[in-house]
Amino acid sequence: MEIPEFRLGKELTPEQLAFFDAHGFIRFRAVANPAEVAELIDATAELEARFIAEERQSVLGIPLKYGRSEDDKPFINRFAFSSHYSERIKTFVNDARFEPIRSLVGDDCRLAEVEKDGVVINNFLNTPGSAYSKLGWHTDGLRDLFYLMMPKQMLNVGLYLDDCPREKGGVRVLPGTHKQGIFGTLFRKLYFLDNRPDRREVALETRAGDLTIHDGRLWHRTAQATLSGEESRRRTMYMAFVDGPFIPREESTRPPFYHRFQKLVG
Ligand SMILES: O=C(O)CCC(=O)C(=O)O
Ligand SMILES: [Fe+2]
Repeated sequence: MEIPEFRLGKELTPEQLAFFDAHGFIRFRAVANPAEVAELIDATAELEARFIAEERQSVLGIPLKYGRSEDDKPFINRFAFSSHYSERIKTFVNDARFEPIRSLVGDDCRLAEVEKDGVVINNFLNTPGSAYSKLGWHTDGLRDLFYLMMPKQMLNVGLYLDDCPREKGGVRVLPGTHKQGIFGTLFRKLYFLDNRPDRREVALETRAGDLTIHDGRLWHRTAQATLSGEESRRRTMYMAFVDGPFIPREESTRPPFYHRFQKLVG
């Protein structure tokens, strides 16, 4: 499947809407410029230095995922709620350019900043000390079932901070699986345990500054890089657009079940 070279304008075009509706995902080129990408990388580095200095283990009850670098220094593989802790990230994610995306969900659609996992920055690195180099098949919306709710409409919007050619691994999606019904959402694959390639999967190859959207019901996985070390680094920032009841998290909130489950299965 060829993924079209869409651009994000003031509104989604009928062609973009049709593609997203049919396949459950879409990719927009160059939504952030190189200076903005550099700013986000810098803001993340600042956050990382602060959390490491504080020896902070969790943010709003969600664990920070630590890895160890090749020279045995701690680094952070996954930052939840990044915009809640960084003004610089908050300013960027609230920019007007993301407004057209809200229209995909509806009038009550909002960016989850203190709900779910907030704005998540992933730092995938294929090294022995990395806590995060791949992720098994899953849908993002099922997390709502772990919160004991039926899946609500949810979009996961990813901004790429690094180029991501196929050799870096990255997201593989099963097009159309957002329309499979609740049974498929629950049982198509074994959640997080299965990381095997699927002959229908499509690789979401991207460049730094690109934006991808996937439906919360779409099955996807993160393939492990065939590159290793620094060359494999893949940083993304995920913004969840949600509707439904507002359930903010607080520092004392317990980690949701899926985080404890992911820890068990590695
Ligand atoms: O590797 C990625 O960019 C996607 C990660 C992912 O699917 C998730 O954290 O839910
Ligand atoms: Fe995901």
